[in-house]
Order: sequence, then structure tokens, then C-alpha cells
Amino acid sequence: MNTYIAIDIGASSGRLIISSINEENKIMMEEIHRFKNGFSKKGRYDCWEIDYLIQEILVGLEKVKNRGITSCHVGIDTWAVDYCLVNNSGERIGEPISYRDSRTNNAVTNLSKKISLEKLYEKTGVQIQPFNTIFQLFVEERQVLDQADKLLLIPDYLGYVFTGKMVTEKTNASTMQLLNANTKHWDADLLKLIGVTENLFPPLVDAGTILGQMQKDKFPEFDLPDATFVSVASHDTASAVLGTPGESSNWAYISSGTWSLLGVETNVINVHQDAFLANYTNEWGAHNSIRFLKNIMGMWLIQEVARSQNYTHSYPELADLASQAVPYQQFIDVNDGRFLNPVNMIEEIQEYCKITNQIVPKTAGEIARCIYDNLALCYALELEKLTKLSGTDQKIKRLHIVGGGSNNQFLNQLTANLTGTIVEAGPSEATAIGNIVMQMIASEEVTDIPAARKLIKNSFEFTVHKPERNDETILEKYKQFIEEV
Ligand code: ADP
Ligand code: LRH
Repeated sequence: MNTYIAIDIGASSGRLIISSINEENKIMMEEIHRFKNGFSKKGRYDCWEIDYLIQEILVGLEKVKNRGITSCHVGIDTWAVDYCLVNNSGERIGEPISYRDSRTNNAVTNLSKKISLEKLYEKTGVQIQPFNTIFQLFVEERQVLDQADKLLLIPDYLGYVFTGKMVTEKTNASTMQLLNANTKHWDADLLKLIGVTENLFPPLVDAGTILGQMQKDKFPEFDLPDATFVSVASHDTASAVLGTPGESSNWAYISSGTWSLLGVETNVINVHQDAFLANYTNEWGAHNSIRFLKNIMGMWLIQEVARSQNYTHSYPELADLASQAVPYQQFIDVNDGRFLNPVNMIEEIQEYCKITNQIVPKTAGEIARCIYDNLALCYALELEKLTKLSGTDQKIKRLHIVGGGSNNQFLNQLTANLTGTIVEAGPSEATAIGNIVMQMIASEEVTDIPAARKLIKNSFEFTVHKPERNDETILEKYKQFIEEV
């Protein structure tokens, strides 16, 4: 029996999950280690604590060994777009800067003077977001870049730390906005625009490629198992969608964590003008699939509210308080840039309501209600758009909500009501599941993605939310607000 370890690190937390397939042909999973993640100011920039993440991974792997597991497969996925730079002695240069850092505030405007945003979209299929790697590299300090021999995306960097092997895994690489959607290779014009060459990037590899063995002797203070590292679908959203047990067609997903990624799985890239204007992206998935999706601000809003209240209320408590508050008291555009990294999220939301002449939410319940109402309204509006943009005109029959946010039954039900669509919630650890099934495919214990999805459907419990009331009038008012704002 093979043992698989998923190392799944989102923007708010990381975990190590042990998994195997049991005699009843079900995936067994157990969380063995969990730790917080976040960024903080280091000098001028908001940076991730990468050395702390490495330590936590080692602590988790030691726990695996303490369980009596001497040999395993390991895969790492994390959030996208961010990177570490490494010099020609193989050492990291500085700390990785968070995609929420303000250094890219003017990057889109400035890069658009060199290439039109339409052209950039047409070349890459990737939605324009200031934090995409192309914009980060555009504003990267030149003297730092000059010292760099290689750029490694976060999961690839972690893989390098443990195995000594450098690769660029494709699902995550697609979010850099430097790959050409047609040639499937680095776009020479774009590299030139930001002043780097192809040599900066280790070879591109497909998800499911064996990376190498863990170099245990590099970490003598830890008792570690023998581990074969696999480059899984290392973009967490790619793994989350792999771990979503959608059946046949007409299903959509929301990967609900720090971000809410709402979209469909397809196999064609859509760079139509309408998709550009709606700011939909075409991210690469494992085995040549495409995730056509929209980034929605997601649980970040509530995470920041909880943080600014010193975590007085847990997330289930905030959802409960919201359910007791008066519904639909204010409209906010959750994707407004002001919410990307404000000093104080509560004050930012209140200020937004003030300047738009709406009731200002005050209590924790009112603020949480405002966030959940507006996330669900945004999901409903985007689901309609997605149907039109996908060109099917066939109504989405089932909306799968996966990730930590799928534990929020209150928001799931609001979403079902506003979208008029059946919501299937779970698994909340879809990302770790996607990570694990890619390892199972790489080690040939599972044949392919359809077989993996069947296995997932068989192995986990889901909660179904049917639309209970028709909230169309409020949705129409919201659409009008969004058009005018
Ligand atoms: P990421 O991977 O981006 O760090 P997760 O997928 O772990 O995020 O999701 C974390 C979020 O899920 C939390 O910020 C919280 O908003 C939400 N969440 C998790 N559990 C619950 C719960 N029981 N009730 C309400 N919300 C929850
Ligand atoms: C979600 C995610 C998302 C990216 C963002 C940077 O964790 O990877 O898919 O757009 O973080």
C-alpha cells in the first residue's frame, strides 16, 4: 500500500495530509499537521515567511515518520504567482514578496504603455491582475534580478529545498502570464519587455512528473521518512479543481478559500473580447485541461475582519452572527481594488458604504452579513456571465463549492438561493485531494483523472443545498448597482 503526503499551503494556512487507498477502494485521509500562513512587512515589502514554512513542513514530515511510515510520496501545492530568486550558488536571494504588496500598484498602467492589455490577454489567456508574475517582475529591483540565476515559483522552490531539483511546473507557471497560450512556451516578446531571458526559468514540466528523492541528510536535526517528491498540479486552484468530483458536463465550481475562484473546466482557451472585458482567465490544468474562471475576492474579506478583531469570533461564529443579521442592507463591489490589502478591512468596508450613501454596518454580525451577502451576489452575477461566456447557453446544473469556505453552510445556502442552482458543498480539502490523486496517477495506482474523480465521489461526503427562495429581485438591484458603481 502506497502512502501519499499532500503538503497544501494556502495564503491563510498550510497542512500536511496523509493518504492511502483502503481495501474498499476509498481514499483515506488524515490531517497530521496544520500551521498558519501569512505575510508581514520585512523592510519595504510585505513578505511570506518561507523559512518558517520549510520548518513546518519538516515538523510535519517528522510526524509522518513517527507514525511508523518509513517511505512515501510527497506533493506540494501553494498559492500562485509568487516566486523566490536563487543565485548561481543555489542560494535564495532575500524573502519572497507577497502578491498583495503595493509595489505593483502602478505596474499595469506602466506596462500597458509597452503592450496593450488586449494583446497581453490574447497572447497568454490570463486575466489582467496587478499581482501576476509578469507585473511583479516588471517592478522587481534590477540589482536583485541581476544577481538571480533562477526564478522558482513557491511550490517549485520548496521542492528544490527538499530535493535539490529545479523545475517549473506548468499549472502554476500559467499564472505568471509569461507563457504563450498557443505555443505553450515562454513568450519571447513578453520576456523581453520585462528584461529577462528564458534562462531564468528551470525546465517546464507537466503535473505528475517525478521530481526526485528527498535529501534527508540536509536536515540532520529531523527524523524523516524516505520520500519521493512528485511535481503535482502545484497551483492550489489547479489541485482544488482536480479534487472536485464534477460529473459529465454542466457543472461549475467555486474553489472557496482566501480567494473564491468561480469557473468551469474546459479544454479550449477563450480569449474572446467579451472574456477579456469580463476579466476571465484561462489557467492551465493537469492533463491539458483549462480552467476558465474568475478571481473573486473571497474569504480574504472575512479573514481580514477576523484579524482586525483579534480573532474574537471564530469563522463558524461569524457565519452564525451573520445569519441573525438583517439581510441585504448594503451592496459592495467585493472585487474593488481597495479591498486587496487595506490597513483595516472593517473601516474600508464602512468607508465604502458611507461614500455610496448606504447604511454603515457596525456590529460583527452586520459586517459579516454584508460580506457574505455580497460574495453570494457576486457569485450569482458571475455564474450568469460564465454561462454566456462559455457559449453553451446551457444552464449550469450543479455548482460545486470546495475548499475551507465550503464549510460555511450559511453562505452555501445564500449562494443556492441567489444562483437558483443546486450547490454541492465539499470536500473542504479538495486541494489536498487533488494533490494526492496526481501522486496516485504518477505512481500508477490510479489510471487517469476521470478514474480519480470517481474515486473521490466514492470516498467523501457532500452536502447538497437546494435553492429555497427566489432572490431574483435583489440580484437585479445588485446588478444595477455594480453597473453604476
Ligand atoms: P486558503 O487555502 O486560501 O488558506 P482555506 O481553503 O483553508 O483557505 O479556507 C479558509 C477559509 O475557510 C477561512 O478563512 C474561513 O473563511 C473559511 N472557513 C473554514 N471553516 C469554516 C467554517 N466552519 N465556517 C465558516 N467558514 C469557514
Ligand atoms: C488561490 C490562488 C489563486 C491565485 C491567487 C494568487 O490560493 O492561488 O488561484 O489567483 O491565489
